[in-house]
Amino acid sequence: GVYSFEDSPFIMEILTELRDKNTDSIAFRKGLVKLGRYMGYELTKTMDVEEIEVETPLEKTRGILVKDRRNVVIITVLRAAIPLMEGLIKVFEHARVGIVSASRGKAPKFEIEMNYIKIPTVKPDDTVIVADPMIATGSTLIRVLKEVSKYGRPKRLIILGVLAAPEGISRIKEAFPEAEIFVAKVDRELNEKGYILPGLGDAGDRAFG
Ligand code: U5P
Repeated sequence: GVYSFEDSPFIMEILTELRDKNTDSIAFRKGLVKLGRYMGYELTKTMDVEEIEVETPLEKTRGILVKDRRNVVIITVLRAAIPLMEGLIKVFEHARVGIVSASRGKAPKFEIEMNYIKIPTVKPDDTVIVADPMIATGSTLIRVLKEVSKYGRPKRLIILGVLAAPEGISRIKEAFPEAEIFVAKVDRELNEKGYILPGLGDAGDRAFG
């Protein structure tokens, strides 16, 4: 399914700042880092935990270990996912990180060009988190997921974005039914140039100029 964080006021406040055209690139990058951190924190609520015993200086008691947190592979889709990954890695500090470059051509074909691919081996107990702030037509992510699937089959395949268009979500669900999609919000639609509406513009340009 698709999980959005519309019921989280703080995440919605950060999204509102990212949408604002007057937000400069410094604040925009900071907002993406924050979203990575807080959405990553929310993700831990969906992870398997293990009860363990812990010894305080006074006595033994029960504690928990979020086991899956230790087996995470983050795939960063250049460029705009860099700040998002920086936030995610604060929650998943053990994560192995893959980097891929994917750029979308112009309408109507939106062909994807991948020039750089560096992905670690994916193990059966791994949770793979593919980070890309904007899921528009979904072409970029489908291309990336095809590549990622060559490196092994994970326990969970998660897509983490900021905004998604309904078109992109359905295309990804069709091609990769096992993918779980987490976004701050699902937006209304795509325009003819492939931009999400109301959206926040081109995430890469807004973050890096
Ligand atoms: N993109 C944006 N803003 C939009 C739509 C798309 O920044 O409103 C960029 C993102 O950087 C993302 C890519 O990596 O296009 C996704 O496009 P698509 O392949 O899902 O159509």
